[in-house]
Amino acid sequence: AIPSHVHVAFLPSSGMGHLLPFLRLAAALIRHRCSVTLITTHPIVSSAESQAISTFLSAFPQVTEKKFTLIPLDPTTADNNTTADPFFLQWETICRSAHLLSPLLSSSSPPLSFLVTDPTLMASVISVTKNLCLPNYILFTSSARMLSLFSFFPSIPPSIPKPSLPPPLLDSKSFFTRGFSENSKSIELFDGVLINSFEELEKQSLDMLLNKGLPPVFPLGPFLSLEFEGESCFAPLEWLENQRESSVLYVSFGSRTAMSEEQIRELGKGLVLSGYKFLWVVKSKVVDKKETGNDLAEILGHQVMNNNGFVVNQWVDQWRILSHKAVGGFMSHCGWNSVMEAAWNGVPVLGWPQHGDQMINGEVIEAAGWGLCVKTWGWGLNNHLVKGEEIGDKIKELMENQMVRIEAARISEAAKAGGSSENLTKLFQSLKK
Ligand code: BUP
Repeated sequence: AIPSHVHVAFLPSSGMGHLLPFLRLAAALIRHRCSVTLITTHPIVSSAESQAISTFLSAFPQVTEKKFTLIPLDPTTADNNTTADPFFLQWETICRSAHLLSPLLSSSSPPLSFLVTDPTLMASVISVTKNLCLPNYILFTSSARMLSLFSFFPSIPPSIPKPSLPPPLLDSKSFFTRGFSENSKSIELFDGVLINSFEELEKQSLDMLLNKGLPPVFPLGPFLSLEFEGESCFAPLEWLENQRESSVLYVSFGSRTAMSEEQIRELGKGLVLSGYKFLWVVKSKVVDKKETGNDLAEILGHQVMNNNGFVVNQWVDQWRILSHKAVGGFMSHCGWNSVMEAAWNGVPVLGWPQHGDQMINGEVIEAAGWGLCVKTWGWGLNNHLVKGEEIGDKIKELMENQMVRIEAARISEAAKAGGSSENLTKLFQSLKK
């Protein structure tokens, strides 16, 4: 049903949470015989992203890479509300360089059928694609619940409690709010929204989006991992081989969260107090993970390093970890990719949102009953220290909860039964009109 002449260009934004869903969707379209162009922005922020791009390109030599060299931000013209977050700064840099996309896109051969753009870049890219008469779709890299907030902003859907909003949105002048509202306003100029979600998980939000006169929303998830998303460390998988079924708590707060050393120490204490085995990806830097083994031992102390757990400070293959039978729980920041990976693999989640969309994503898990989202801990990055004792208790609560285990198995079955290929067909049909 899918025509073979479709040529799709992908323009991801920076950060692994944005890049990986683009690469995964690109791979799915290649499997459906589409031609793919990947626009890579330079310089690249993290070495995790460089690795992922180069392994993707060598695995799919048929993909055309178009290098998009960014104009560096001029610090003297940056306004007062610019952020220090290197990923946010990169989003701003890409937006300000967007006019340079025009020759890259118009020189594609065969001509492009459509572009897929990251939500952080929408408002800047749409004028370029409109000029080129090139259809433009968004790949929304978060939940449908978050999309409902994004598309109606500054209105807030009654289903979303105010304390769950990304904290910078409470400040109308913040860098984040400015970009969020500009991009949100441009949504009606797009041809459609692709999203890594599925009906059974987010039926209510998806139905609401369908009935609000927005461009069509295509739930194409769950996106499947590629076997080669970057160089990762295999030692954790070897360690898991020797653990009992469903006995291990996997702990990771994604690629962009740096916890304070004090909080890392309390978390370590909590993991030991819980009495459960744990596999913990530690990260105290925003970009990549740079601690050496010595630094880690210094932060954590030998009790944590030598106790029931395995601690790692390198890029791991999270998908394979979550699919390992020894993993029985996932303490997560609720980044959307992590949520979808846990859903696919049927792993109950203990959500501890740190920033951005993560509280809203955590609510998706809670509503479907396959995990807990600890709201009383507040936002992880607001300097409120959560004590080890409390963390240990919550871990026990998750690991001993049979109901969440049953619901997680059910959601995994629904994820695998999915209707994503049907929705992909609908997307291609909409193109032909
Ligand atoms: Br860390 C880490 N290995 O070591 P999220 C992450 N991942 O495979 P984030 C690894 O990166 P945003 C590691 O499986 C997921 O696909 C993980 O995306 C993978 O969170 C991705 O979960 C991380 O969405 O991004 O990184 O905080 O803030 O944009 O949601």
